[in-house]
Order: sequence, then C-alpha cells, then structure tokens
Amino acid sequence: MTSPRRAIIASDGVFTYDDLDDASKRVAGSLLADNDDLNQTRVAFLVHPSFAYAAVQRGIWRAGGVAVPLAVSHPPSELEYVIRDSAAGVVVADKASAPALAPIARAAHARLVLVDDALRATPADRLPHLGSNRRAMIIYTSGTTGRPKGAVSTHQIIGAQIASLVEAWRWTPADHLLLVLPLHHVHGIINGLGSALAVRATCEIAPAFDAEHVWARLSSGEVTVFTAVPTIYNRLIASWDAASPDERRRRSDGVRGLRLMMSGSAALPVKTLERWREISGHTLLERYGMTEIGMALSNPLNGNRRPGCVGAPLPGVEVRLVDEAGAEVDDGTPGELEVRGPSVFLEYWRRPEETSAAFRDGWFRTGDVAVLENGSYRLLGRTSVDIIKTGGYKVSALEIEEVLRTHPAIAECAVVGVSDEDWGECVSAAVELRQGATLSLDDLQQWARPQLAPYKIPRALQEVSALPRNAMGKVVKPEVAGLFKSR
Ligand code: MLC
Ligand code: AMP
Repeated sequence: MTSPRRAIIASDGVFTYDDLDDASKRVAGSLLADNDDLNQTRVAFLVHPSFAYAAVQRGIWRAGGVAVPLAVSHPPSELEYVIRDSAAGVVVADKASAPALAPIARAAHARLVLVDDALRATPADRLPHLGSNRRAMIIYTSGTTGRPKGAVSTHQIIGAQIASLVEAWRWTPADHLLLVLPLHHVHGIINGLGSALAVRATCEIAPAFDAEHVWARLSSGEVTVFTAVPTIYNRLIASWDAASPDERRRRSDGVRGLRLMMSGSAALPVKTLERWREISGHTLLERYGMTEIGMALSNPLNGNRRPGCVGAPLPGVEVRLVDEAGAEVDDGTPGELEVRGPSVFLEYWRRPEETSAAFRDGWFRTGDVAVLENGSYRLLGRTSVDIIKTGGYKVSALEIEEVLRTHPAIAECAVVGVSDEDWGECVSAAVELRQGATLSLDDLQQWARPQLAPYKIPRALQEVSALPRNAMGKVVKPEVAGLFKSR
C-alpha cells in the first residue's frame, strides 16, 4: 500500500491532504460559530508560513469568508491599517502574533480567533455553497497614490491564475515545491502554495528564507520546483561562493536534479542568471506578474529562455502595448503593458474611482513599460518614478515620504529607488532639515521602525539644502536619484 500523499511539510509537522481537509474544516467551524455562511466577511490573518497558514486560508474560504493575509514583518501600525481598511470582522492570530494583534482587533471591533483554538474546534458539518464570483482574497499593494490598496480577487480569478501556471509549467502531483517566500503576496500565495496544492503536490514551507537551509534542501534530491526573487538567488550565490570546494560540488550536483527553477517579482540581472547557470546548470525561467493580475508573461518551460526577457503571454492571458493615448504600438516600439483576461483582479477594495482609473477599455494598465522583440517581451521600466521594487517588494515612495515628513527634524523630503546589485533598488531619502536640526541614517531608521515595514525603511540618507525642483516647483526625482549615485 502506498502512503498517503504529503500535502505540507513545515515546522509544525508533516501533513497529508486529509489532514489539510480536516484542519480547514475545523477552522471553518471555528469561524462560522453559529452562522451558516461568513458571507464575504473579511478575515485578516497573521500566521507564520506553516501548515497552520494553509489550514487557515482554506478554512476562511470554506466558511465563505474573504482571506486578508497580513505580513509577518509589518509593525503594528501597518497591520492596523490593513485590518481597518479591509473592515475585517475577524482577525486570526497565531501564538507569535497574538500579542500585537489583540489590541488592534479590539479597537477595530473585530473578533479575535487564535489559530490553536481554531485547529482544535469541531469541524464544520455544513459548509456554505461558494459561487465562483464571490470575493475570496484581498492582497494589499502599494501604488502611486496614497496608502496601500486592497486588490480583490474572486474564487474564479484565483482559479484562473493558478490554472494558467499549472498548464504552462506542467505542475504534477509528483512535484515537491520548496517555498521560502512570504505568504502575503501573489508570488508565495499563487505561484507557490496555490499551484502546489491545486495539483496535490507536496509543498515544503520554510518559516523564512535562510540561504544555508535552502542549499541543504535544494541539494537533497527531494525538491523538484523552486521559485524566488532575484535577491534570493544573489544570496544563494554568495552562500555558494563562501562554501568549501567539496560543499560547492555537493550543492551543484544536488541542485541539478530539480525540474524547474524560476525567478520573478523584479528584474533578474543577466549577471545573476549567468552565475546561477554556472553554479546549478539551470537557466532560470523568468516570468512577469503583478498582484492585480497574477502572472502574465513567462519564458518557456521547454525552449529558449532569453536572458533579460520575460517571454510571452501565459495561457488565458492577453497583453498589449500602448502609447500614452492608448493606441497600440508596433513591435519593437516601447509601450505601456496592458493585460486582459480571467485572471485580472476584480477591484480595489472600496475604491471605485481608483479601480476605474486602473483600466482602459477593459484592459488593466500595469504601469510597466515593455517592448516586444522577436516574440518575447522585455521590460524597460515603469511609467511612475514613485514605485520602487526592493528585494521583490513593491513600495511607494509617496507613502514613505508621508511618514518621513512627520519626523521633527525633516522639513521636506524625496524618496527614490536607487539601483542596487543585491536588492534591485534601495529605498533612499533626500531630506531638507529644519533649521538647526541634525539627523543620522541610524536615528532615522530607529525612528521609522515602528511605522514602516523593514523593506520600506530608507537605507541611504542624503541631506540637501534644497531638493532639485523644476519650474513648476515639482521635485525632479531622477535628479534626486543622481545625488545617491554620484556619492
Ligand atoms: C530587509 N532589509 C533590507 C531590505 N529588506 N535592506 C535593504 N533593502 C531591503 N529591501 C534588511 C533588514 O532591515 C535587516 O537589516 C536585514 O536586511 C535582514 O532582514 P530580513 O527581513 O531578515 O531580510 P531577509 O530575510 O534577508 O530578506 C530578504 C528577502 C526578502 C529577499 C528574503 O526581502 C523577501 O522575502 N523578498 C520577497 C518578497 C516577495 O515575495 N515579493 C513578491 C511580491 S508579488 P538589519 O540591519 O536589521 O539586520 C510580486 C508579483 C510577482 O511582485 O511578479 O511576483
Ligand atoms: P507587485 O505589485 O508587488 O505585485 O509587483 C508587481 C511589479 O513587479 C510589476 O508591476 C513589475 O514592475 C515587477 N515585476 C514582476 N516581475 C518582474 C520581472 N520578471 N522583471 C521585472 N519586473 C518585474
């Protein structure tokens, strides 16, 4: 007799698909209490990457709720923003996050549920019928205006996003994914956990990224699929470089056995792609996606993966490149990338105007500029200078500036992304100080820590007597970025 298929391997144990079914029914039972259906109540949850995370996510869905994943790395002020903005009726916390979440949930009049209690609850005996057009998930994402917006997807949209990847990358039940990404963004949620569980493969979840642990697992011969951001590959390369010759050989021999290694969420430097190929024998499959659309473009599973390019549309996805007036451009001419199809999100939560501004004639405007060259798209940049990608995280310069302006020493500031080999871009702040004030980078970072996620905290600080401005008085961001590059 074969042993039952392992669904999840994580720090909280090894679990089968039956275990996951049972645990998610218990979570649903706990969430439903005396109700038949959560009727799209938002359930914000902060559960470290683990089996419990998957059980809670699925339990919320089975109870008819909308899953709102919270970020493990976020300080209380950012957690509170998401809980309030999503108007969460329930907040689910694991042991580590309960102390921070309890007062926030209380102040927001949301019911607090502890994961351990939910996993021990009586399984729901009757689960609601879930129409596929119901809202299922809200992922918070930074944009060019204001604070992060909640991108809403339905069960149908999530299904379409996953089905496209399963088809393109030929996921099968024999796959074994090593998942090291945070679970509040699509890369980890859809490309990782969602795809693996959709085909009943094994998903091995690391509590956090650790280069030595990842190398041990990649060279074990058990893992078949790995997906990560370029910064993670840079870290793995640095770890390989630091290893002994024997260890390097062992790692390189072991990693060759994987069937698929992917990179995304930020541009993969050609240097990283080439170095990884030398070390592992794999040409990373680079693909392009976004919170609002899931994945849109991918290099081929079989066939030529072109360095510096993100490939062609994934199954079910339509893309076009347009000029500023919305007219399609010719091949070889740069244009803004627009996306259409069943995997595009429904709306920004309770922001109808921003939702309608994000679409043009039914096409979602990504804000990314690309060019089509010999059938493969190459990304050239973004339409806004105020979006920064650092370590694969998207952050809004404007949001950080709003916070920095509340610092008592800062009169005015401008935040930019400065290119960086390790992080892609580094959050950097130029500041005009108030008369007589002084400010060190270290002091600024300490001060910002309770208010901003670690990846939003400035890594470079430049004091200026006056920010560079144009004739209209608007800060010229490329010139601000130049201040850091010239240092
Ligand atoms: C953290 N640190 C940073 C930083 N982030 N420094 C500069 N820039 C950043 N962006 C600092 C911390 O403050 C800390 O400093 C030190 O680095 C270690 O922090 P950490 O939190 O432990 O970082 P680490 O684990 O090393 O994180 C690196 C990482 C992580 C690459 C593993 O950034 C990560 O998981 N990125 C993936 C993000 C992701 O999944 N994006 C997908 C979005 S969806 P100190 O001084 O305190 O030691 C999307 C769509 C798509 O984009 O297409 O996929
Ligand atoms: P997010 O909003 O966090 O989902 O990030 C989406 C953004 O990440 C996209 O709009 C792109 O700017 C960027 N991105 C994703 N994949 C790639 C890639 N392969 N190359 C360059 N940029 C990418």
